[in-house]
This record gives sequence, C-alpha cells and structure tokens, in this order.
Amino acid sequence: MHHTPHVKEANFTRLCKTKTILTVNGQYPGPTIYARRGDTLVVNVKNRGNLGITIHWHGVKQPRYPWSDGPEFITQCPIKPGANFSQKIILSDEEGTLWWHAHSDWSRASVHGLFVIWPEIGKPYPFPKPYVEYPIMLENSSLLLK
Ligand SMILES: [Cu+2]
Repeated sequence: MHHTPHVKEANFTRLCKTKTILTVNGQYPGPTIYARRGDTLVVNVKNRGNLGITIHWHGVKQPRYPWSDGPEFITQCPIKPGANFSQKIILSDEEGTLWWHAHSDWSRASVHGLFVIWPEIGKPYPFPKPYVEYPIMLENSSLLLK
C-alpha cells in the first residue's frame, strides 16, 4: 500500500481570520489513512514546506524497524524542505484508530491525521462489529490562529 503525502503550506481560515499553516496535501486535519492489521505501508513523504519535518505513526510498534518511525534526531533525520523520504510502516498487532503526526518542533499542531487499522479480511473486530464507523478527531484549531 503506497501513499504520497505532500507537506506544504496552505491558507487556513476560521472565525474570519486567515493564516498560512503547514499541512499535508493542503488539508487540515490531514488525510485519514486506512490499512489492515499486519499491512506494510510505504509512505513517500514529499516535503514542499519550509521546515525540516518528520512524520510519526503514533502507537505503531514498528518491530525491528524503527528507522522511519518519525521522532526527529532520534530514529531519523528531519526531511529537508524540497526533499523526499520513503517511510516503511510495518503494522503488527495494531487494530483500531490511531493517528499520524509530524514529530518536529510545533509542526504537529497542523500536520496530523487519523490512521484507521481494520482487522484482517475475514477476521472479526475485537469488539461487537459497529453499526457504523465515523472517525472523530478533537482538536483546538484556535491555537493555529494566534
Ligand atoms: Cu504521537
């Protein structure tokens, strides 16, 4: 499964105020990514913003493969403005709704999104199957307008 997020600046308007913020694909919050338990994802991050950035996959264990896990200067270097970086995300027993977010300086305030991991095909949910699924992300976007 391949994804190509473009990290870039975009205008954001709330409460009659417009500000330029760092986004993925011009979206705030960023795109929801869907996968299944045990999948491996290849995420080709294209940094078209003006800051070095990393993307972290919150709650993913990345067994024996921490090299593109996200925290800048810990498991990887920041992706420089104008550069690309291919991240491998190895799912093991994760299931449910996690999130991904930037992991450098304050960029996570606007660079983040949901990461939905369904059970394997033919396997049940670890709880009664929901009647409907509707992901909700709570955040305080007023902080972006200060
Ligand atoms: Cu996190």
